[in-house]
Parts: sequence; structure tokens; C-alpha cells
Amino acid sequence: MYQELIDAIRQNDNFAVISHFRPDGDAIGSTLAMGMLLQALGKKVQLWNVDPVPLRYAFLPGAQSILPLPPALPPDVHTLICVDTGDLKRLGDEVAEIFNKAPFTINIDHHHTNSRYAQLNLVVGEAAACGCIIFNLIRAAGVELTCPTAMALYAAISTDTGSFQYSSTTPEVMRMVADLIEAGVDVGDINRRIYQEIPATSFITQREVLNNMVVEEDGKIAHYSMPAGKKTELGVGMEDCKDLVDIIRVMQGVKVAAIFEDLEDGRIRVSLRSKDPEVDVSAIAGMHGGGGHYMASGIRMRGPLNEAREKVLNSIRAVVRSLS
Ligand SMILES: [Mn+2]
Repeated sequence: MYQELIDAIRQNDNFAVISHFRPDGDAIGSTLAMGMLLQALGKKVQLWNVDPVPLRYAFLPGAQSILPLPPALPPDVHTLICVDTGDLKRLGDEVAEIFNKAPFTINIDHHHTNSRYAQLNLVVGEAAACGCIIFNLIRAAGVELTCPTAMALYAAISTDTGSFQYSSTTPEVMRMVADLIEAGVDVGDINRRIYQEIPATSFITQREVLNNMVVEEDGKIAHYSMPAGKKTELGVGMEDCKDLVDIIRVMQGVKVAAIFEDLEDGRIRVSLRSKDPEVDVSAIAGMHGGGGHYMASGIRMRGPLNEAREKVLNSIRAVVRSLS
């Protein structure tokens, strides 16, 4: 599987790597590491994303080379590689259009709900992060694991495993991470940069969530809704609304945490987290047109906020009530 993909890469010279909008650590880290692998194989490569690199990942070597999406597919780009993206919707409409125009497309991902939208699909549903798949690709290609690549992969794997707290953290993952540290990753430094330099504005949103979250079903469900206009009122940006679901997920007794955010374009973004191995939030997301992982999933659905929230909450309630 890995070798087939390496062979496909070797046959072409000009690549672009993209990932989903609102990129997280795995999206950015996988984009960078894939770019470095292609360069090590002597390929020309461009890295794109519709959204800017989040500040917390801007220190990663090469992060400044992730550029905004070009208006059209550059004529010299032959192969488009999409990383950490379960379906074309997660790329955004304008990217999906460019993606579909590429002469050859590759999809490297670890979402078990992946729709296999490319001509060549390397989907490893059990991988803890897309970065783990790229790690194996680097090994399969026989390319040296450099410190910049190891940093990108560490960011990818660390963030997608919740700092190695989720059950996806297998012995294999820890062996990979040992290799990344041996390749030069400074664990204390990289974790401080990713997790302990949170902008002050993000605390405004965190406070808002803690003040206004709703707990129901005997404390088993916790959720918060961000109405239209709230970000402007608080003076915060899109980046300050990331990972809010993790603040309420950690409350004792909570089995499912949810954040509903009015995107102010008629759509609602839903983030779902499960803390109970018996609750598959990707199945709940799937009922409403979303997807993701067993314990961490998302939906983009039509508003208004109240209706979207009630629909999703009813699905969550049904699952939570069915638990023994
Ligand atoms: Mn991922």
C-alpha cells in the first residue's frame, strides 16, 4: 500500500499538497512533512491551504511556505495530494473544484469515514494521526527523517492524540515518537510552543463557554452554543474558537461534549467529543451529514442555530439514554 503510493510519486515531478480548512495540528504537520518527503525525493512541491496557518503552528519549520490557494490549478502542477481530509466537503468548495481538475489525485487520510475521493487513496482508519501514515511513507521511501520533518510529525501526532491521552496512543505511536525525538525534536520546547502560548483573546472565549455552557442528562451531556455576532461582541477571531469543546469535555461525568457555532453564513459548525468508548460520535455526526473519528467528530449543517442544535442534541440524548 505504502509502496504503491511511493511508486506513484516517483513517476511524477510536480506536486501540490493541501489539507482541510480550519487546519489543525495534524493538517499542518502532515502538509509540511509530506512536502518535505516530496522534496527529499527531488520533486517540486507547493503547499496550500484556504485558511492561514494557526499561530500556534507558525514556528514549525516551513510553515511560511503554506500559501493561500491559487485562483486556479497552476498548469504545471500534475499531482494533488490531499492529507488528513475525510471528504471533499472538508476542503471547501473552491478547493474541491481545483482538486477535481488535477490530472492525478492522491488522498492520504486516517478518518474511517473517508469517502475515497481521489484516484489513489491511502486510508488507514486505525492510524492515530495522518502524520503516522506520512511517517510510514517516509520509512517506506527510505528517506532520512530530518529534524524539521520530525517536528512537523510530532505536532501532527501529539495534537491528534490529545497529547497522547487518547486510546489511539498505541505502542507503535510511542515508538514513532521515540524516533522523532531521536531525530532532534525538543519535547519540552515544542509542547510549550503548541500548548502554552495561547493568545489572551482565546481566554475570552473560554470564559464565555464556561459561563454559558449547558449541562443536561444528569451531567452526561455538556454543550455550548455561540450565536451569530458573539465573536464580534467579544472581539475574538476564528482561531479563538478552536478546541472549545475540550474545555467542557473534561468535566467529571460528561460522556458527550458539543459546541454549536453559528458561522454567520447560514451554516452551523458542530464539534462533538465522546469520553465514553460506548459512544461513537462519528455515527451521530453521520446522521446529520458530518463525520470524523469515533471519539471526535464534526458537522457543518444548515441553521438556524436553535434547530440544528435540537436535531443533534436529540441524537446525542437518544444515545446517552440507551447506555446501561
Ligand atoms: Mn487528523
